Amino acid sequence: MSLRTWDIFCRVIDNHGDIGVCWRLAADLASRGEPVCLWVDDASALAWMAPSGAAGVSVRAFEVAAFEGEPGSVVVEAFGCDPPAAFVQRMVEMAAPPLWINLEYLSAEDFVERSHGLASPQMSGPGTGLLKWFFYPGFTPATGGLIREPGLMARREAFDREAWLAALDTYFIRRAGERVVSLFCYDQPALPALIDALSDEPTLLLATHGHGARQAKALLGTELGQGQLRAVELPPLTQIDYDRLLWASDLNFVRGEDSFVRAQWAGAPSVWQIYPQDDGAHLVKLDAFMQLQAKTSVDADAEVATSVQRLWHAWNGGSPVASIDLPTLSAWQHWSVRWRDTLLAQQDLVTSLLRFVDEKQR
Ligand code: TRH
Repeated sequence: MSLRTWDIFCRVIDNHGDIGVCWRLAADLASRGEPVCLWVDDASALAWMAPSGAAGVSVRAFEVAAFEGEPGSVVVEAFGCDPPAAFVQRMVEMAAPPLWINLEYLSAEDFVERSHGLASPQMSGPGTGLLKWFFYPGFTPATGGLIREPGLMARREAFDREAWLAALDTYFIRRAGERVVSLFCYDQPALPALIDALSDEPTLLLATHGHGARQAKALLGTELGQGQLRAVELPPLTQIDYDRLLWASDLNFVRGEDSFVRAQWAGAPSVWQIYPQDDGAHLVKLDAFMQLQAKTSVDADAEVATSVQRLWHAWNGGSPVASIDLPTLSAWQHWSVRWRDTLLAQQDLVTSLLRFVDEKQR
């Protein structure tokens, strides 16, 4: 057990990504002997995401930090969420103030490598005099990396998909030759075209609770089927089971930030619906990722990369499309594994974070 303690601050803006990322970070740190207090303004999603909690992680209400709580050795604010002023004031008053880190959003854009690890001296406000350090997750060794818990790949390797699907429900047992597709998305005008494309071959579509299932049901009716496709509405899964869903599927539709990363660890073909921003900034981010991925690809992947990029653009276009061409799954699968191998060669986020903290607190 480390002598260090951590405070992680999280505000849930919308959806599940803020708490999803913070929970994974907290649980990963705690599993490495680093006790964490997770301060969150809306912990309701943890009831289904992590119902058993995690040893070494205590969850407290964000606002309470204004009145109570001795700051630990490291304070992480997720996505610039600003801990309560009185808590920051207590940080300033400590003989040895904690290391203050802002964990940023994930992006493959060039600025990430330039900005990762920079300090921002606090010139005004409750933290005046302190430094706030920017920690950027990312896809290259010059960034903070991606959350990848120790043993994740071994667990993925040992996973038995047929047994897991059957344990969810006997209806989920894969029929001969059926491909499994998971769907986690926002409002998605291209979904009718996807369903048409999927229904040409035997397909089990596992639609996640919320937007995915709602739209699938509206399109497929009470039978939840079309052509050779049958669909199932999933209950909200724990984060651990959501990973297993990605491992069990031949193709994953993911969104936001955390599920996007987890799909890459699954090493299966995936389609990303990026979190939409009003000013279209998300499309720049989408292209930055696709360009980075294409840069690290070998010649053999060129054809599949082009068709995957076309599909990702259609999926993120924000309007209905006449048809969707699905790239050949086997070639896409090989490419996904090669991309995962590239990412596996870099340090995971918690290892990088621990090294960063050690260096700054030396
Ligand atoms: O929910 P999201 O759309 O979150 C988004 C993004 O993080 C976005 O960048 C951010 O700006 C916005 O929130 C505020 O998608 P994301 O990031 O994949 O988070 C979903 C989390 O929910 C992830 O940790 C996986 C988890 N999950 C489960 O645990 N069980 C489930 O059944 C499902 C569908 C998801």
